[in-house]
Amino acid sequence: MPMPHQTFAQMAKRRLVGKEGKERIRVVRELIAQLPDYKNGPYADLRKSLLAEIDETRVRSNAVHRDSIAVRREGAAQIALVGPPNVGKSSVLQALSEIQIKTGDYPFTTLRPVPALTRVNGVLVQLVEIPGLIGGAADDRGGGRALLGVLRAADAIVFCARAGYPPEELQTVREELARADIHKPAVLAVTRADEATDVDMNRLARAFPDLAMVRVSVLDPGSLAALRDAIWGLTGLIRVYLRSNGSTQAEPLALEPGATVADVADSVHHELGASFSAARVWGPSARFEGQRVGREHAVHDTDTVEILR
Ligand SMILES: Nc1nc2c(ncn2[C@@H]2O[C@H](COP(=O)(O)OP(=O)(O)OP(=O)(O)O)[C@@H](O)[C@H]2O)c(=O)[nH]1
Ligand SMILES: [Mg+2]
Repeated sequence: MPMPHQTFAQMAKRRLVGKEGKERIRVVRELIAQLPDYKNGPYADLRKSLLAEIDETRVRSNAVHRDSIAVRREGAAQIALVGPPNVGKSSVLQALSEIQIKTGDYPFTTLRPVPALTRVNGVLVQLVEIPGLIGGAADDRGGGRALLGVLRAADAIVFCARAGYPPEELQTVREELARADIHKPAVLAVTRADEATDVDMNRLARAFPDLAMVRVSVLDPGSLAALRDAIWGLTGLIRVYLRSNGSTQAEPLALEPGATVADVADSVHHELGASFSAARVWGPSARFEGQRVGREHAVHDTDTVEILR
């Protein structure tokens, strides 16, 4: 005696809660296998709706699949790590952040863009490894179009070239970017610098005369600090420290160059931005320490600002 079809429908619903993708399809198949084999009537209808469920789940998981290539923006700026396979992009990402990511001495270790937050000069910046860019990417070779789409959203690029590799590989990647009309502020990180010879460095300098070079080895903390500085330069942002009740916050605000005291107040709180009257400023933009300024006073990198209500 099969269970009443309403009970079956309820049980099916319960078992599908929270299941997505392959797991959901597996459960649906199990349910179908348990259905009595009637050709008509409520059981036949249940079978039909479960079969439809399989198709819908497939469509949905493909959508999720496509979406996952979109990287959710976090932090004050988004900087892409771009370069041919196996040059050390993931290793650099890992060395600059808390992220645990697979690295390996073979190409295409990383298959999708990987974001990681890092602190640069006290400001949270998002780094994104863009893997797998190859010749023909602009024509969607190797799924290049979606990868270039992620890159288009970034603020700046750290190109990665491995010291001992021929520069042509990175040149190919740059040509694809140019074909996709992607032009961003950029530097060149020469990766695996612990293995770099002068010949390697000269060859890269000749191949990329338009890019400032930073030698980077994940084994050398000094080189990673230099890369952080270069990344900060790429963001183009300025830091402003907030002061209130006589103490200054350790974490700076990150603002666009040209920002005014009004922008500082606004980034603390829109209401404060609308209502405050004046401010005090210490640092590079102040004529003297603690200068009283109006709303339109332009702040400079490393200023300290106290908003007066
Ligand atoms: N000696 C040395 N080896 C490094 C350095 N950085 C990375 N490697 C090695 O280089 C190899 C490739 O590193 P990955 O970080 O996986 O390179 P990737 O560019 O992310 O590679 P794909 O994701 O496959 O494109 C690994 O074996 C790393 O251990 C470095 O600074 N010095
Ligand atoms: Mg990688």
